[in-house]
Amino acid sequence: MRPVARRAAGLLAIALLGAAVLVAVLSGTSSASPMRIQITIHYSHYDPSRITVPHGVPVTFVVVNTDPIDHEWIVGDAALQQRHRTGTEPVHNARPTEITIPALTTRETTITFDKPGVLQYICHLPRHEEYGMVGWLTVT
Ligand SMILES: [Cu+2]
Repeated sequence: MRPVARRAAGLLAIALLGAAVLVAVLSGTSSASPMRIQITIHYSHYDPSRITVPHGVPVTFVVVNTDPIDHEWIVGDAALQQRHRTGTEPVHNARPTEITIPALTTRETTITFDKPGVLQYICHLPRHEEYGMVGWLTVT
């Protein structure tokens, strides 16, 4: 092989190796079970109150309510939270991003965030947000 051809073949081999690694990484992500993050509610606060997750992969949130009263976990941007501050839905169970966790129970919800951003999760039952039932979710 002439030096130029050998160099081209070498670059092609590197490119193919890179593609193979990328395929392996991607298939590894898709076949794995969703990332699980536990959020414990205690004394009307979320623990943790700051979470970072990647976009584009399913994340299962396991929300454990250790309080003897019901709570909510509603995740979304500022506009969504503002709508819920004046909302009238008593119970949430139709959307994965809006769940009600009855007293002393655990609920799971799986969400795939489609783009990076900073969201909040808030309990919009009367006075819970003012009391501090607020968390921040960063999607990278
Ligand atoms: Cu609450």
